[in-house]
Amino acid sequence: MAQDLKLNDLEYFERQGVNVLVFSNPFSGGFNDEKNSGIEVIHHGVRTIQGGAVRLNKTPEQWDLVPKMTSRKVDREKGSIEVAMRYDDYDFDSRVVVTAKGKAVEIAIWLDKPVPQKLAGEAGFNLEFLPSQYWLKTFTMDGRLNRFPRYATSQTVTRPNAEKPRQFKGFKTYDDRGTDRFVDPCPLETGHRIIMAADAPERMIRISSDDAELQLYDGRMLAQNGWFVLRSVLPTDKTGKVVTWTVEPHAIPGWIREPNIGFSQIGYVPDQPKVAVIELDKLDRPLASATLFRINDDGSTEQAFKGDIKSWGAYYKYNYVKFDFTSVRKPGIYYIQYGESKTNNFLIDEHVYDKITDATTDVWVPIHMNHMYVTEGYRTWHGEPFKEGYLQAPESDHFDLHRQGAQTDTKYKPLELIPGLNIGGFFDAGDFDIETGSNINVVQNFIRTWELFKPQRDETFVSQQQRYVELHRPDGVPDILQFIEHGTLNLVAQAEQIGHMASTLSNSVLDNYHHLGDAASITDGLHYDPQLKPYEVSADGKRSGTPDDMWAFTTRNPSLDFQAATMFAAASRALTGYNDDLAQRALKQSKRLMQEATDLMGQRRGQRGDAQAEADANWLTGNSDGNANANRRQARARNNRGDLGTNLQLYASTKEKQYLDHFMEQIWTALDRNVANTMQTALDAVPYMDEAYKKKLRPYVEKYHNYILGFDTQNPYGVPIGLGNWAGVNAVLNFGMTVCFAHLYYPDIIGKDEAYRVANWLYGCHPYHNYSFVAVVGATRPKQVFYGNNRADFSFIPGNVAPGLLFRKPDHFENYDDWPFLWGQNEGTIAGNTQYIIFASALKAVVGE
Ligand SMILES: [Ca+2]
Ligand SMILES: [Ca+2]
Ligand SMILES: [Ca+2]
Repeated sequence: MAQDLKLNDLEYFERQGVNVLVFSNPFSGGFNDEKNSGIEVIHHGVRTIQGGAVRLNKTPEQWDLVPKMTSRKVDREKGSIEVAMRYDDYDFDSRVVVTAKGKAVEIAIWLDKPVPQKLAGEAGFNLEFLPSQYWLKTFTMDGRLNRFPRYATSQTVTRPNAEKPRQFKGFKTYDDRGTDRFVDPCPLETGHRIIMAADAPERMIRISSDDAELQLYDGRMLAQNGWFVLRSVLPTDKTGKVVTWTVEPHAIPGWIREPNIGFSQIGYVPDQPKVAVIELDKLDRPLASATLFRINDDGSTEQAFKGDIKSWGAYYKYNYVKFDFTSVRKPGIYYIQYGESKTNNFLIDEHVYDKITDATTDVWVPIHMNHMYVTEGYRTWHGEPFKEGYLQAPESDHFDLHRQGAQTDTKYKPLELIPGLNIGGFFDAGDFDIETGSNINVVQNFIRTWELFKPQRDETFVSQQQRYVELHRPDGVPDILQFIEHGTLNLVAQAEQIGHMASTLSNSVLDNYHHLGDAASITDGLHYDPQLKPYEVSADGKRSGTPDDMWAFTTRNPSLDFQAATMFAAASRALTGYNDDLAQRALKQSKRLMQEATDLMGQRRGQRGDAQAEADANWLTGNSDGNANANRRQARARNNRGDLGTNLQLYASTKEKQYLDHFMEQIWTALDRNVANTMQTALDAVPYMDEAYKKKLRPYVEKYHNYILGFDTQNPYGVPIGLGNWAGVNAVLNFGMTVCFAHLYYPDIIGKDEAYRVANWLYGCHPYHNYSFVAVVGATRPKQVFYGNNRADFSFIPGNVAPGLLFRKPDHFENYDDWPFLWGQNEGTIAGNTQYIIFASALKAVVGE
């Protein structure tokens, strides 16, 4: 490969070990700065630099404004890429031109009009460096020696709020405690020439500028997810080429990426297929064979198997080969040796799948129980959150993609307390809101798990009366029933108190939405009283002037009410005999909401035409710092399945023939239209149907089998790999569930072998690295960091499932395991993790047959 950086066919600059991307990934704006955009550098296989763009802040935060890319031009002759950027809020346009110059790129900022007065001294060219890859390494600025700090301990000043560039929709990420001033970081160093990581050849980079001063900042001073930022302020009153940088990432001569040997970290049962997928640098030459070693009881090792390497071919930027050691069945401790590369050990044993759901059900789920004190051994995970309850949201837009219309659709006035909502429910994800659509999903997932697998596991003490949860303390009640009850308690309270479902119960202010720490400290526990001054507490100690109370977003959405009604019917069935009172309340709300939602949807269809009603049904729920996309996808999937799933649920709950008729009217056309999307619902119906149904479904299952065999030719891993901005674990889990159920009902068509595909992927056989995506599950090497609410500790909550492999255009998969803050690859959601419980329970049933 060339020694100099060259513009390649995929429109990025490349030399061996170095990729420089110029807005291959534009700022998407979904959640503003997602740390995935602008000028990016993939340095010896790791995306260590991103965010290269004209920015308005020294160290931009998630809700700071991002530039819109208005054009991108690739000039092959000149070897350059030019991108035009615009900030509509300030009518501010700029251009960045990146040109290959030998081993370096020149980055130049051009202005046709001077920087707007409001942004003078604020707008600059920024480039961001991944802290976990640079901390503790050295840097030299103009010859002065220094070291990147492990933790943010540099200096700041405060400045008047009036001087701060506007944040997303005018929200504020900070609580200024009444000072009317914001915090601005001071630089770690300034100068014209910086050499970073001279002590680490894989990370070493030189950057210089003759016409502008380089300033190095630590973004973690403002936000734990901040990066190191190098920037130059744009000069005022100048046009033309205003800032020029020369950026030279070092390349290790002849560098070849280490092979990534993908295999299942939890191991294999003796009779399952065992195929390692080995990811190779495209300049790497595949070896002829690999070897499996067994570790004996005396600690000695012996060769258990030696087999040929088979080529699969190229998939995006790497080549893939496979090592099949299926023939090894003897229980034992093994590792794979491929050339110089040796994996950690793994087991072949009958019992490797026995515990795959335990961390999720015993630890992750109870920690996400809202409105409870949750403790484990000596550790308190969180106190009881949101004691002051929820206020009626006023008309508003929202930072987490929710909105409240002008009508509240309730009897409450804006900012009036809606009683009784601070009970039950589950935290959405890495944030702490109750996202109603997700919570409906969660209860449904628990009910399915309960009805299909009847798990009696009891490792959690739950007292609704004491609002107290203790992990690892059995209380005589199966935990799944308690989880169904906990989810239902909140959703029934919504229906009873509001009259219909809220779209979400969420934060009212951005400055506590990004909370990291004990959920009980998000709000002050005192009722908000606008008569008091901010931060003032009433004489009786019960009210405060701090507007931190959570809000209920109550714009009525009959489609959401309809979903809730369906779920309530099932919850009523599951809770009868355990909590009869709640079961009856759920059934009452089910019937009422079903009727009202049907009438409302009919009226709206009449009033606004079918297209609008359809759009209405699609407007389900937004959500979270990231999982809005996932939820939208789920919502779309629900709508694709149409009323099918709902009618099935209703039939299962009521046994009324009309629902069965509706289901039967639609299922076959839906299967004809899209067998992949419909198969799960069709299989869900099997337990309620007769033999004729099963027989009629058989050819569709055969068709589905052909569809899944096709995955082997699409990618080396044989599972559907998502390329969206939120990695594809939900689709993979859906696929896994469908395959497991298809095997359980049609074992002669879908073999047991197919059910292991998803397990392999989840537990380590995937691109980028070979760690298990499920926290602590994966006996030897689970991932170490996840985007949970303890992410600031670079930690995980056991049982969390990462979204997984995030695709960056045009050809890069990644899953950071030293940086937890990118939600699209590391955030587990309550809906996704409960879906994992179903998949893993089904897989255990398949394995245990
Ligand atoms: Ca229990
Ligand atoms: Ca409060
Ligand atoms: Ca959320």
